[in-house]
Amino acid sequence: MLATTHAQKVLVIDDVEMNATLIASVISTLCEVQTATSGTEGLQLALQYNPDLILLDVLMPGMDGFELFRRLKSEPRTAHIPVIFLTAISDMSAEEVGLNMGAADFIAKPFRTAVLLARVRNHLELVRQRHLLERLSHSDGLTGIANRRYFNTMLSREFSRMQRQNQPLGLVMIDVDDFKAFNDHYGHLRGDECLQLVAQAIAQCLQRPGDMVARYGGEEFVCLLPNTPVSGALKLAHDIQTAIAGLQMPHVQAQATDFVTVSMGVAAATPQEVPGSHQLLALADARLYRAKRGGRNRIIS
Ligand code: GH3
Ligand code: MG
Ligand code: MG
Ligand code: MG
Repeated sequence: MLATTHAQKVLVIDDVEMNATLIASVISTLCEVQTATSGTEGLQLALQYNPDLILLDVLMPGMDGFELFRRLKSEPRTAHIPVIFLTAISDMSAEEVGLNMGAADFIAKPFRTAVLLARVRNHLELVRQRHLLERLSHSDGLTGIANRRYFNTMLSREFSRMQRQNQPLGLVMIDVDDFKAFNDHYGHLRGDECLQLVAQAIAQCLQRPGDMVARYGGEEFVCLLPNTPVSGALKLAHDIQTAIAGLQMPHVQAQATDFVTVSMGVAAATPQEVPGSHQLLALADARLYRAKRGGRNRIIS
């Protein structure tokens, strides 16, 4: 999960098409490149192309580089993209202005090819490292799925979104049955492997791009299902139960069967129906608890 590498993308915006093309050809050995020759076109491409880095000319007719920069920073979908300003050597006061606005760097034109290449390479490396740190801070070290911190972030984000759209949000809380006994009998290493397989099995049951599963605690997992009523969440819970049974992981100490099983609590509601996301989570948790008391290896909704 952490090893995925993809070609990084750079957007070059310069009103002189020859400049944009020249820069693009210099840096094309490092990354994918697209060019735009006006502020308006640049803004549109920044949204569509979602570049890792933007090289932005300061002097342009119409929307100049500074104005475009402000717009990029006030738009949530582009605010995180580092921008390197480019400007003619005769206009070096722009360097101070640009850097103070929050630009990542500054390159004077005419540029030296080697310097342009080195600066772009360094900034792309910083972007790569930032993405890696983001992924690490979002994921659980043992299973590779999302961790609880990221789940909490996504839960409040999705809760607000469902509130705006008046759509239901579904949750499935999942807890491995008699897992203490599994560890005691098979050892912690096998216990860890079991958690990895359970996490994978759950992840494979998720159908929609917006669905997510996180490791909520030791042997507890939770699925976050935007736009999903209780019927959909319940169907997923049944799929998870089937997938985990299909793993046929022996567990001779289990009460319900001789294999690893899970208990689940399912809850779904529109944000109008519950006071907050915390209450929805508490509802799923209470149902999970009832599934445990009811004998484990079952789903309560
Ligand atoms: P129940 O059916 O009621 O859920 O019983 P249980 O034994 O699964 O629940 P309990 O909360 O008593 O025990 C959870 C166990 O999960 C105890 C803990 O050692 C184990 N555990 C938690 N995190 C990890 C982990 O990362 N690796 C391993 N191997 N075990 C873990
Ligand atoms: Mg220009
Ligand atoms: Mg537990
Ligand atoms: Mg358990």
